[in-house]
Amino acid sequence: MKLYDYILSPSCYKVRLMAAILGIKLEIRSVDFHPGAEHRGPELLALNPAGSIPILEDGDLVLTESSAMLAYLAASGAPEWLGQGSPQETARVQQWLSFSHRLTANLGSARLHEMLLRPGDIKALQAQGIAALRELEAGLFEQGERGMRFLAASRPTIADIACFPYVALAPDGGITLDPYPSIRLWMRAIRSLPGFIEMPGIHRLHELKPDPHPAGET
Ligand SMILES: N[C@@H](CCC(=O)N[C@@H](CS)C(=O)NCC(=O)O)C(=O)O
Repeated sequence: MKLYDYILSPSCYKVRLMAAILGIKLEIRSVDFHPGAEHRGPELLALNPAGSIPILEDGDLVLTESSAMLAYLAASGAPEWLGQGSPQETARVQQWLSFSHRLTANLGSARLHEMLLRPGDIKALQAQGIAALRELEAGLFEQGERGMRFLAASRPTIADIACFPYVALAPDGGITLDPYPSIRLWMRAIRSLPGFIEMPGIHRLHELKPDPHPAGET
């Protein structure tokens, strides 16, 4: 499977993260997103006329939506990540996958504005981002009341992977995560999943181990 990828793209990171957790090897084709705007050049527009990345190619299958890529990886390697344990779970996964695209539009655009000086009404984008974070906080709090740590179930699904990167990088767009305790707990749970990988700005949950050679001892 070949991923057209940009290291600083949260949408590309979703796919890298899902593949790493599932142990699926990806062939990475780096795209010069900035400053080269290679995703809007003829080679990539022929693959994705929408002019966005990620793009995932597997044989004659070409996917241009990250949610579809997450579903494809899960269906190929670990169908339990699709979250189809009950009708409620299936519905919640779909609900949060749709929600994740709103995060791209508000938190993602705020980040592009702040990092790449993209035009846009930053105050409006931040207000929309904060409204979405409040919705997510409430959803996670309700899940906690049901005894579930993740968005759709007691175990993680593709919905968690779809929502996590733009939320974790919200501070890049000038939006603090301090007011959202349920979101912060959820992010810790994701960052401690086996197979978790980092991207610039999103770190692994480091295990604090005692120093094997305390100062003064030999
Ligand atoms: N629908 C796409 C959207 C992904 C997206 O917004 N990608 C950004 C990079 S993170 C992009 O390519 N934007 C085009 C641009 O800003 O020129 C998905 O979720 O896969």
